[in-house]
Amino acid sequence: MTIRARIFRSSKRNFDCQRSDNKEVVTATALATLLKEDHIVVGDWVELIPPPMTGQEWVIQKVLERSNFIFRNIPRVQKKNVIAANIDVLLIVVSAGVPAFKRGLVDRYLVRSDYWNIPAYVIFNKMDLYEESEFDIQFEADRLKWLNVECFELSAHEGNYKQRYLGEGFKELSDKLAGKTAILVGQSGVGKSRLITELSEGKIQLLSGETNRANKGSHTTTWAELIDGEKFALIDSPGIRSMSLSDLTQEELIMSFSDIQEFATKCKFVSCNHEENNKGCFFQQLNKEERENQLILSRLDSYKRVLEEVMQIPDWQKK
Ligand SMILES: Nc1nc2c(ncn2[C@@H]2O[C@H](COP(=O)(O)OP(=O)(O)OP(=O)(O)O)[C@@H](O)[C@H]2O)c(=O)[nH]1
Ligand SMILES: [Mg+2]
Ligand SMILES: [Zn+2]
Repeated sequence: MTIRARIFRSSKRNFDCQRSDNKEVVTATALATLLKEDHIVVGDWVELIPPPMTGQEWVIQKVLERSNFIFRNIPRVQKKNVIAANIDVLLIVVSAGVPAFKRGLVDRYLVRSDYWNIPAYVIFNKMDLYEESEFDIQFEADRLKWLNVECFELSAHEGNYKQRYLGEGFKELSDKLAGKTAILVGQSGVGKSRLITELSEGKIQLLSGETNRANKGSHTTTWAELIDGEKFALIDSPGIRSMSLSDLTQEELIMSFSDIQEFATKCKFVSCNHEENNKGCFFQQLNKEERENQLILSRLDSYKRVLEEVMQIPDWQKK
């Protein structure tokens, strides 16, 4: 008889799994054939063989088919590292304080969201520290709405923070996540771990930077870990500085920028790079005073930056 379980934490040899039958977390090892790289990750559903006698080990004998998985591209070695599996929603967390908001990184995550076919929400966290001089949240939110991406305004630090700019905040996010598995991604220090603590309503206390400030060593997350929030499952992931998209082909990239693709068909030049000096290019003749045009041009800018990266490796070398 085997028992179905979900991987909460994985290391080289040992895996913390939560049994589906009684929610108990047990530590298991895995059959050697399953220990190939990236074979068992957080979020995976597995079949466990109970220990034959007390004191012996639980063993993972099978990894069930994944509905999806997310990975990090490591351009230096042209390799992909699988991070987590069976995800319903990607929570792209950005901060209104430190570290500073990076629009380009959000756009990169949106490319991945499209590529993985996993919907994304953008969370504007640390809104208790927001200053309008830093970035224009209304512009960013309009831009995201235009891309059909929902966004939320909150503070993982002030539980009773009231939204000032966006319609949706902490409660709406919490409701939207019901019954789902979500992974929190973003730069280091944006408050992913803190937000998980908040969303679990204090049932789970993850260490975030602050908790440990007194005893030095920062509490940055180093491993992806699934947290059972009862109402929803949340995966905490280590912060990143940048995200490589160099594994995408040019065609895949343009598919993830369908907004730009659509406008590009309006450009009368056949192979236009939409650069500033192209007189008559659709993008270059837009009136930059208009908000919607600023939005389009900001997307074009993101697209061009990623395209440059994608073109560094010839398409035929990919896959
Ligand atoms: N003022 C304020 N501080 C926050 C908020 N959210 C998180 N913080 C603080 O920001 C710091 C970093 O938070 P973490 O939750 O550790 O950030 P993280 O995204 O998990 O970082 P990594 O694990 O390194 O990726 C901590 O000191 C938190 O207490 C917020 O909404 N407002
Ligand atoms: Mg963390
Ligand atoms: Zn053009």
